[in-house]
Amino acid sequence: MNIVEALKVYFVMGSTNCRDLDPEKTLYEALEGGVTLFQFREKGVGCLVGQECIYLGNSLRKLCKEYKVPFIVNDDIELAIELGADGVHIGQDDRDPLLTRKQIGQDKWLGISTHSVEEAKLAVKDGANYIGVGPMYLTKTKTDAHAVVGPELITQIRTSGFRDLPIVGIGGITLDNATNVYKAGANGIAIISGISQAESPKQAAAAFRKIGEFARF
Ligand code: TZP
Ligand code: MG
Repeated sequence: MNIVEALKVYFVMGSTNCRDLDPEKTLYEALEGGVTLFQFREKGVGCLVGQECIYLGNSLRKLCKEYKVPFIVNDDIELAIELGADGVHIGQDDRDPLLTRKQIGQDKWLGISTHSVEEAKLAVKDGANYIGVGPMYLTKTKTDAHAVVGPELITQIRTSGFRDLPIVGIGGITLDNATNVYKAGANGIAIISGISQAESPKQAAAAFRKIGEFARF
């Protein structure tokens, strides 16, 4: 699948992000609603580790395969390889991008989080297939989140010579502000709570997808 298309509605989730539904059901609903990419991000207080994490990862990976939605793993390269993921997403300070590329190979997608034009340049130099830019808005989901950069940063990156770079905005994205992120130049939006904490993850995913089909730079 083409990465620009895949980024359109990028659902990010781990077991600690879910509300009433268990993670499998939450992802199932999100896929039914039309998310185009999934990232398994098992993080935070009470997150699964070891075999339990691998077990959940495997069942989420299977679900994505059924829907032909690519599957990305956050930070954990060994887990990504174990689960046969389509790629990994890393923070700028989490891991060495060049080493990560060596470990995953040329065929897998490498996503890198960025918070400035400089970091975006570095990520491209380091071989990122796409960059995450954020936080777009205030978020409660990531306790150690960087200061809000806003959709403006995406426009700045676009106009700094990165017209064709696959970019996804992340952080505090809701049905009310998602359009701004696409309009600023993002190919897609990455969402945790807007889908995982929704009363109906399926309806929320479908609503984000609808916005993604219409909003343009
Ligand atoms: N990176 C920057 S903000 C964020 C991550 C993982 C959290 C996004 O979660 P939400 O609930 O969509 O604001
Ligand atoms: Mg990270």
